[in-house]
Amino acid sequence: MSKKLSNLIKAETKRQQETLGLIPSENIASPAVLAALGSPLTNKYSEGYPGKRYYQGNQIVDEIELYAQEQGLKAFGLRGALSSVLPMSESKVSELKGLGNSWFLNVQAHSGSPANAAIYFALAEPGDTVMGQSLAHGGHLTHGANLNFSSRFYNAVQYGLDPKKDLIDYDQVESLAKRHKPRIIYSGTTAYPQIIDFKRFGKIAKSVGAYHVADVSHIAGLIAGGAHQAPFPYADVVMATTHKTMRGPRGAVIFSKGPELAYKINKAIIPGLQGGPHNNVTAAIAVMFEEMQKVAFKRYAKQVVKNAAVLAAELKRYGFALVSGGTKTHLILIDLKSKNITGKAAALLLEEAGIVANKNSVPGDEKPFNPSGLRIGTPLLTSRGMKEKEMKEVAMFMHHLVDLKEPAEFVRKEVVKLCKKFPLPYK
Ligand code: DSN
Repeated sequence: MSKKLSNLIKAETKRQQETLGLIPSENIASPAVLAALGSPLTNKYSEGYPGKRYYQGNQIVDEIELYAQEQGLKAFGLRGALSSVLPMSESKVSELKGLGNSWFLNVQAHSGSPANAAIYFALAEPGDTVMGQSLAHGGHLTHGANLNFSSRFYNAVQYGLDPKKDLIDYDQVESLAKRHKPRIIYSGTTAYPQIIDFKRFGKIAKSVGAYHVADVSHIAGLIAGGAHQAPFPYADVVMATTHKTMRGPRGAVIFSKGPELAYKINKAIIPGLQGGPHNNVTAAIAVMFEEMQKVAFKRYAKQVVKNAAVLAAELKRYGFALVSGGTKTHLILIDLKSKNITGKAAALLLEEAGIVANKNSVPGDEKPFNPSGLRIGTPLLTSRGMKEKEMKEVAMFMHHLVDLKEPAEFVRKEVVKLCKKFPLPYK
């Protein structure tokens, strides 16, 4: 590697060491996850699935992929089956008896958006109606947002939040579902601080004959750690990116209930959408699932939520307005209008002091490029070992910057001091 590149990697590692990462979708992958990512597994082409590959030489990759599936089912406590039981042709899937309620796991999607593209591809035809939470109200681009493939290839109907409480308006979801009869109803968010009622989503989807797809990218780690309701009893398909609260490599996983859906999803990933899986990522996902079954992971998941609750309470004490009044998850959405600063200006100011957050729309915002909100979360700081005491410090730093207008370089020194007490696990 050139000096230039190795210096850039060192510089980025130092940036991560010396800043407080508050972006709720970011985290820290363990050295074991990084070791799998950096292994020669990256050299192998493996289109297809274990036992059914297009190329030779995949015996070991097959074992790794099946092991990742097995560990993923265990990490979420699911009764499941491995993809190796799926037949070669669709007509034979119905012959698989007794597996209708078993969960199958696809670990090949390259990331969240391709995973969702595969799910649409598997479960709907172009032009079909699909439903999801609007981006402006905390949904994701792939849940039917303007400009995204999900609204260009499908007829996307969007639901949102109740304007008084900033909570998902389940009555609206139900009435829109009854009116539009979608093929797919997505539950799942990227900027929603409260618990999602998957049971209600499941009931609504069932009542209109839609598939319920739960996109738990943000909260998968909380679910596995027992800190959020699980969607599995109420969903047909559950997907998640692996690099957020699960602390894995960049990638995605798709759980499908029963062999029929699993067959469709697998076919949509390859040959439908992707080429060769990233085998180094598959192994890193397996490492992630092993780590998620440890007691320490459950402790981390619960601490993420405790930390967010303390951070939210402290911010409120300093007069910050929080969308939906607070948080029950890892994430906090601050409405900065009462502080007379835009989300963008606040994000830049915090960055100067070494606090990394992101600007975000809050309900009612009309300009997505100049929103009034700031989205923060506690997974990354919790992975560094920070607890309630440090959350109070983080809130105080934000108060000093936004309210007291203290020079960013003063706060920056305190931020670096705090970071040094909680180093990332890298040399
Ligand atoms: N970029 C992700 C997030 O930050 O939530 C969503 O794709």
